[in-house]
Amino acid sequence: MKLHYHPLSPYSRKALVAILMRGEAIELCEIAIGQGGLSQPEFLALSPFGKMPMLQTDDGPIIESTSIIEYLEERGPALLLPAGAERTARHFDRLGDHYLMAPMAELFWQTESELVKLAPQWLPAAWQLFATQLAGRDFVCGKAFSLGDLSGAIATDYLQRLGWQPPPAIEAWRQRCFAVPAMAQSLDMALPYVRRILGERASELG
Ligand SMILES: N[C@@H](CCC(=O)N[C@@H](CS)C(=O)NCC(=O)O)C(=O)O
Repeated sequence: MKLHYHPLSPYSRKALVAILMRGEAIELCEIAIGQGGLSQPEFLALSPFGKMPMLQTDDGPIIESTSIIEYLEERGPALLLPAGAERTARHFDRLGDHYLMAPMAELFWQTESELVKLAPQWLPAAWQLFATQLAGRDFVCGKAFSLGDLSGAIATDYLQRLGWQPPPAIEAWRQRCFAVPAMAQSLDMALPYVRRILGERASELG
Protein backbone atom coordinates (compact mmCIF):
# COMPACT_ATOMS: atom_id res chain seq x y z
CA MET A 1 0.00 0.00 0.00
CA LYS A 2 1.08 3.58 -0.62
CA LEU A 3 -0.08 6.71 1.15
CA HIS A 4 0.08 9.81 -1.05
CA TYR A 5 0.27 12.72 1.33
CA HIS A 6 2.11 15.79 2.49
CA PRO A 7 3.44 16.17 6.06
CA LEU A 8 1.92 19.68 6.35
CA SER A 9 -1.57 18.64 5.23
CA PRO A 10 -3.76 18.18 8.32
CA TYR A 11 -6.08 15.67 6.64
CA SER A 12 -3.03 13.74 5.45
CA ARG A 13 -1.80 13.72 9.03
CA LYS A 14 -4.95 11.92 10.20
CA ALA A 15 -4.13 9.02 7.85
CA LEU A 16 -0.41 9.26 8.62
CA VAL A 17 -1.00 8.92 12.37
CA ALA A 18 -3.17 5.82 11.80
CA ILE A 19 -0.36 4.29 9.73
CA LEU A 20 2.41 5.25 12.18
CA MET A 21 0.39 3.74 15.04
CA ARG A 22 0.22 0.44 13.16
CA GLY A 23 3.90 0.32 12.24
CA GLU A 24 2.71 -1.37 9.04
CA ALA A 25 4.98 -1.31 5.98
CA ILE A 26 2.98 1.26 4.02
CA GLU A 27 5.04 3.34 1.62
CA LEU A 28 4.82 7.07 2.30
CA CYS A 29 4.84 9.04 -0.97
CA GLU A 30 5.19 12.76 -0.42
CA ILE A 31 3.27 14.79 -3.01
CA ALA A 32 5.28 17.63 -4.58
CA ILE A 33 2.62 20.23 -3.83
CA GLY A 34 4.85 23.12 -4.91
CA GLN A 35 5.29 21.51 -8.34
CA GLY A 36 1.61 20.90 -9.03
CA GLY A 37 1.65 17.32 -7.77
CA LEU A 38 -2.05 17.39 -6.93
CA SER A 39 -3.04 18.29 -10.50
CA GLN A 40 -0.90 15.72 -12.32
CA PRO A 41 -3.05 13.46 -14.54
CA GLU A 42 -1.64 10.31 -12.85
CA PHE A 43 -2.68 11.65 -9.44
CA LEU A 44 -6.11 12.85 -10.64
CA ALA A 45 -6.75 9.40 -12.11
CA LEU A 46 -6.61 8.05 -8.54
CA SER A 47 -7.88 11.08 -6.59
CA PRO A 48 -10.25 12.84 -9.00
CA PHE A 49 -10.84 15.89 -6.82
CA GLY A 50 -7.10 16.55 -6.58
CA LYS A 51 -7.14 16.11 -2.81
CA MET A 52 -4.84 14.34 -0.40
CA PRO A 53 -4.51 12.02 1.39
CA MET A 54 -5.04 9.10 -0.97
CA LEU A 55 -4.24 5.48 -0.11
CA GLN A 56 -3.39 3.14 -2.96
CA THR A 57 -4.51 -0.37 -2.02
CA ASP A 58 -5.09 -3.74 -3.68
CA ASP A 59 -8.79 -2.80 -3.43
CA GLY A 60 -8.21 0.40 -5.42
CA PRO A 61 -7.50 3.99 -4.40
CA ILE A 62 -9.18 5.30 -1.27
CA ILE A 63 -9.72 9.01 -0.79
CA GLU A 64 -11.04 10.85 2.31
CA SER A 65 -8.94 10.71 5.46
CA THR A 66 -11.63 9.09 7.59
CA SER A 67 -12.36 6.43 4.94
CA ILE A 68 -8.64 5.58 4.80
CA ILE A 69 -8.61 5.12 8.57
CA GLU A 70 -11.79 3.02 8.46
CA TYR A 71 -10.21 0.85 5.74
CA LEU A 72 -7.13 0.25 7.90
CA GLU A 73 -9.25 -0.39 10.99
CA GLU A 74 -11.39 -2.93 9.11
CA ARG A 75 -8.26 -4.86 8.11
CA GLY A 76 -7.23 -4.76 11.76
CA PRO A 77 -6.02 -4.25 14.31
CA ALA A 78 -8.74 -1.81 15.40
CA LEU A 79 -6.70 0.87 17.18
CA LEU A 80 -8.73 4.02 16.62
CA LEU A 81 -12.33 2.80 16.82
CA PRO A 82 -12.71 1.52 20.39
CA ALA A 83 -15.26 -1.26 20.80
CA GLY A 84 -18.53 0.14 22.11
CA ALA A 85 -17.53 3.77 21.42
CA GLU A 86 -17.33 3.74 17.60
CA ARG A 87 -20.30 6.06 17.18
CA THR A 88 -18.80 8.63 19.56
CA ALA A 89 -15.41 8.39 17.79
CA ARG A 90 -17.03 8.92 14.38
CA HIS A 91 -19.22 11.76 15.67
CA PHE A 92 -16.26 13.72 17.07
CA ASP A 93 -14.25 13.01 13.92
CA ARG A 94 -17.06 14.70 11.94
CA LEU A 95 -17.22 17.62 14.39
CA GLY A 96 -13.45 18.02 14.25
CA ASP A 97 -13.35 17.91 10.43
CA HIS A 98 -16.26 20.27 9.81
CA TYR A 99 -16.02 22.83 12.59
CA LEU A 100 -12.29 22.94 13.49
CA MET A 101 -10.27 21.55 10.58
CA ALA A 102 -12.20 23.23 7.75
CA PRO A 103 -12.09 26.78 9.20
CA MET A 104 -8.49 26.22 10.36
CA ALA A 105 -7.40 25.39 6.78
CA GLU A 106 -8.97 28.61 5.49
CA LEU A 107 -7.35 30.63 8.29
CA PHE A 108 -3.98 28.97 7.63
CA TRP A 109 -4.03 29.90 3.93
CA GLN A 110 -5.52 33.33 4.71
CA THR A 111 -8.45 33.00 2.34
CA GLU A 112 -11.41 35.36 2.44
CA SER A 113 -13.96 32.58 2.53
CA GLU A 114 -17.22 32.35 4.45
CA LEU A 115 -15.53 29.91 6.85
CA VAL A 116 -13.02 32.56 7.92
CA LYS A 117 -15.94 34.81 8.88
CA LEU A 118 -17.59 31.95 10.76
CA ALA A 119 -14.42 30.97 12.65
CA PRO A 120 -15.00 33.27 15.67
CA GLN A 121 -18.36 31.52 16.27
CA TRP A 122 -17.52 28.00 15.16
CA LEU A 123 -14.18 27.46 16.90
CA PRO A 124 -15.38 28.23 20.46
CA ALA A 125 -18.62 26.30 19.87
CA ALA A 126 -16.72 23.25 18.61
CA TRP A 127 -14.20 23.43 21.46
CA GLN A 128 -17.12 23.62 23.89
CA LEU A 129 -18.60 20.39 22.46
CA PHE A 130 -15.23 18.68 22.86
CA ALA A 131 -14.79 20.09 26.39
CA THR A 132 -18.23 18.78 27.43
CA GLN A 133 -17.38 15.32 26.10
CA LEU A 134 -13.91 15.40 27.70
CA ALA A 135 -15.21 16.21 31.21
CA GLY A 136 -13.91 13.35 33.37
CA ARG A 137 -12.21 11.68 30.38
CA ASP A 138 -8.63 11.76 29.09
CA PHE A 139 -9.74 11.44 25.49
CA VAL A 140 -13.02 11.73 23.58
CA CYS A 141 -13.81 8.02 23.99
CA GLY A 142 -12.34 7.62 27.49
CA LYS A 143 -8.90 6.34 28.41
CA ALA A 144 -7.63 5.65 24.88
CA PHE A 145 -6.78 8.05 22.06
CA SER A 146 -9.13 7.40 19.12
CA LEU A 147 -10.43 8.62 15.77
CA GLY A 148 -12.59 11.03 17.79
CA ASP A 149 -9.50 12.94 18.94
CA LEU A 150 -7.47 12.98 15.74
CA SER A 151 -9.01 15.74 13.67
CA GLY A 152 -9.84 18.06 16.56
CA ALA A 153 -6.38 17.79 18.12
CA ILE A 154 -4.49 18.32 14.84
CA ALA A 155 -6.70 21.32 13.98
CA THR A 156 -6.37 22.78 17.48
CA ASP A 157 -2.58 22.51 17.30
CA TYR A 158 -2.50 24.46 14.03
CA LEU A 159 -5.03 26.98 15.37
CA GLN A 160 -2.95 27.84 18.40
CA ARG A 161 0.09 28.33 16.17
CA LEU A 162 -2.09 30.79 14.24
CA GLY A 163 -2.90 32.65 17.46
CA TRP A 164 -6.31 31.07 18.26
CA GLN A 165 -5.88 29.97 21.88
CA PRO A 166 -8.16 27.11 22.95
CA PRO A 167 -9.71 27.05 26.44
CA PRO A 168 -7.50 25.44 29.15
CA ALA A 169 -9.31 22.05 29.15
CA ILE A 170 -8.85 21.80 25.39
CA GLU A 171 -5.20 22.82 25.63
CA ALA A 172 -4.63 20.10 28.26
CA TRP A 173 -6.30 17.53 25.95
CA ARG A 174 -4.23 18.75 22.97
CA GLN A 175 -1.10 18.08 25.04
CA ARG A 176 -2.34 14.59 25.98
CA CYS A 177 -3.04 13.85 22.32
CA PHE A 178 0.43 14.98 21.25
CA ALA A 179 2.02 12.77 23.91
CA VAL A 180 0.81 9.82 21.78
CA PRO A 181 4.04 8.85 19.92
CA ALA A 182 2.48 8.73 16.43
CA MET A 183 0.93 12.19 16.97
CA ALA A 184 4.28 13.58 18.12
CA GLN A 185 6.01 11.99 15.13
CA SER A 186 3.52 13.48 12.64
CA LEU A 187 3.99 16.89 14.25
CA ASP A 188 7.79 16.58 13.94
CA MET A 189 7.32 15.81 10.26
CA ALA A 190 5.04 18.85 9.75
CA LEU A 191 6.94 21.43 11.79
CA PRO A 192 9.67 22.34 9.26
CA TYR A 193 6.92 23.29 6.76
CA VAL A 194 4.74 25.04 9.38
CA ARG A 195 7.70 27.07 10.61
CA ARG A 196 8.73 28.01 7.10
CA ILE A 197 5.26 29.19 6.08
CA LEU A 198 4.41 30.99 9.32
CA GLY A 199 7.98 32.36 9.56
CA GLU A 200 7.80 33.76 6.03
CA ARG A 201 4.49 35.38 6.88
CA ALA A 202 5.89 36.94 10.08
CA SER A 203 8.90 38.34 8.22
CA GLU A 204 6.60 39.76 5.52
CA LEU A 205 4.77 41.60 8.29
CA GLY A 206 8.11 42.88 9.59
N1 LIG B 1 -12.43 15.63 3.32
C1 LIG B 1 -11.10 15.40 2.80
C2 LIG B 1 -10.37 16.73 2.74
C3 LIG B 1 -9.07 16.59 2.00
C4 LIG B 1 -8.43 17.96 1.74
O1 LIG B 1 -9.12 18.98 1.64
N2 LIG B 1 -7.11 17.92 1.62
C5 LIG B 1 -6.39 19.14 1.32
C6 LIG B 1 -5.03 19.14 2.01
S1 LIG B 1 -5.17 19.19 3.78
C7 LIG B 1 -6.11 19.19 -0.16
O2 LIG B 1 -5.81 18.19 -0.77
N3 LIG B 1 -6.21 20.38 -0.73
C8 LIG B 1 -5.86 20.59 -2.10
C9 LIG B 1 -6.89 21.38 -2.82
O3 LIG B 1 -8.01 21.52 -2.33
O4 LIG B 1 -6.57 21.82 -3.92
C10 LIG B 1 -10.38 14.38 3.69
O5 LIG B 1 -10.78 14.19 4.85
O6 LIG B 1 -9.46 13.73 3.20
